[in-house]
Amino acid sequence: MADEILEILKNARSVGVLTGAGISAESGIPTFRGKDGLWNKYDPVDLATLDAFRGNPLKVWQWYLWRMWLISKAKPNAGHLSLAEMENLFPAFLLITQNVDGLHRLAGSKNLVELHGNIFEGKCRDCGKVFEEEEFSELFALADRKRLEKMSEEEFKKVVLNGLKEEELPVCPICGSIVGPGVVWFGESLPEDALERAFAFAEKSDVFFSVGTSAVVQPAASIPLIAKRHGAVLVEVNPEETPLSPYCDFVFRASASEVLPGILS
Ligand code: BJW
Ligand code: ZN
Repeated sequence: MADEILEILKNARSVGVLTGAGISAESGIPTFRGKDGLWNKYDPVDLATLDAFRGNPLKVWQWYLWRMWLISKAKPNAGHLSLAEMENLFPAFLLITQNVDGLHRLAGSKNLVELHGNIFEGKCRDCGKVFEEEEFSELFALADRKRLEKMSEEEFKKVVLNGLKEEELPVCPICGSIVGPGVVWFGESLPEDALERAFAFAEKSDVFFSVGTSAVVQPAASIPLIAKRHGAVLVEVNPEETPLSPYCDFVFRASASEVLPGILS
């Protein structure tokens, strides 16, 4: 980490961070964009919208269960762990993530806002009920993180890809609709409290990091720019250029797990 930014961080009172899929890439979780990204192989219109879910809930659930299965086997990496330690270094710190994989929480982060939800939770789009992880795995045993973690690829294919039937999908005990994964799809609003907390923190940040995000999905992508507009020093950690890069005061063109531990040294 460059000496100049380390010096700025020494005097910083309020530090905000926005993370995206790139920080979990080194834990083996695919990103969305770029050559190996999920949206290169799958069309988000067919899988990450409410219309897609209403049209074919089984297909959407099979895809989400596949991602939950991958995530259940992943561990936080040095990038997640460094951010968890960073919350003890500054008087005020907030980690804002677009990731739904829960790896920041597993790494120990507490001052955390999950803008796009959590893949192990459930959400009924008809009555609005959110099912936290434990409650949801009681309603839908297949969504249980520990059960998925133990499943081999062969078993996963047998049980989920070939064996699951629409009548086995979780049904909302309140309104009777099929419950979907607890994530934010395109065209859906982000949780209001999470978004308000993120915006308010950005406005008072002295330093703001954008880590492992392509910075193209709104409204998350506007958060670092809000911080910048309110006087924050803006830092990007990403091996690739993004639309945010021209606005950054410092840019680290390397992976999150290479750069972030340097802040703690
Ligand atoms: C590394 C690395 C390493 C790799 N280390 N880095 C204004 C203008 C235009 C459009 C809109 C707008 N307002 C709203 C919209 C519509 C839409 C949107 O933004 N569309 C754009 C894409 C054009 N937004 C929405 O619909 C949002 N809702 C909303 O705004 O509601 C109000 C509203 C509704 C309707 C109309 C208008 C307003 C909701 C967005 C929900 C996004 N959902 C997803 C799926 C979540 C569930 C799931 O997981 O399945 O969220 S899409 C996907 O993208 C996922 C991510 O959280 C999100 C961001 O992606 P991220 O994290 O940046 O990942 P990548 O893959 O894009 O980038 C990875 C980066 O890492 C790359 O840059 C790599 O280089 C880097 N990298 N290895 C560091 N080791
Ligand atoms: Zn319901």
